[in-house]
Amino acid sequence: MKTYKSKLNKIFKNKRALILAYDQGLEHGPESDFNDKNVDPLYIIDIAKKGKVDALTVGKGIAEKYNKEILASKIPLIVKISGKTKLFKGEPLSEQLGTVEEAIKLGAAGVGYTIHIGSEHEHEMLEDFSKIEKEAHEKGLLVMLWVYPRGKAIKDEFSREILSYSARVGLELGADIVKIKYNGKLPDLRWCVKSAGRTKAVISGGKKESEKEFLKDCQNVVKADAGGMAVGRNIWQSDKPLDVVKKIKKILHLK
Ligand code: FBP
Repeated sequence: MKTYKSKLNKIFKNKRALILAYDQGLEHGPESDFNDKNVDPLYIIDIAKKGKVDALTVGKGIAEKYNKEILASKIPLIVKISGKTKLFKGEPLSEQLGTVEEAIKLGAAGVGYTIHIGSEHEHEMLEDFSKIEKEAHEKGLLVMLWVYPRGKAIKDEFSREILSYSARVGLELGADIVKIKYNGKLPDLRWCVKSAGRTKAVISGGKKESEKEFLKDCQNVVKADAGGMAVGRNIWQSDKPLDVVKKIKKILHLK
């Protein structure tokens, strides 16, 4: 059995990684993020394949319904097994929606999970994730953790204190990859990367004004010695997604 470390090393074979994220359908709904092209998971899988990204992350529904094409692409799959919709307005809870066993059956290299630290439901997500982390590692799957601070207790989710806390939570909980938001400030990203220690800190994309602004974040990933990027909209919402992938890979020194 291949260990989760060998799977992690494959994704980070060039030191950094570009992970294509496509879980926005659950988190945001089709109306805000998708158009006629990118609403189709096959369009995204094709970008992943042609762009030779380092990994693709989708929810278990897409991982299952499009399994043949995902596996044929040979791009390592990270199945997101928690989530929520944007429609519920209470304190955020990214509920467990799938299992490690399901991810294994889908041929995944890893599982993905979100924790909203600061939420009134934080304890539930911490507890559930710690079980997932243990089982995934025992069964040879890597673990990627989205740490997105949310809820009434969080005054500024983009402050240095909160971002670095998110990165540290990834390390403390045993995640192999921690996905955090980024505020555009290089010293803050450096501090986040230090805080994450040996857990690989990757940043999300977010809604950007321009490609230029987005590519500046890529440059800062290199300057801060971060693990890379786990991004979606800035790639698959572009008219030329493969060009964007190419530019990111060039900046991150990926082959
Ligand atoms: P983008 O690169 O498109 O911003 O996606 C990153 C991501 O983390 C997705 O994986 C996730 O669905 C989404 O952002 C959640 O965003 P938020 O909770 O901030 O609305």
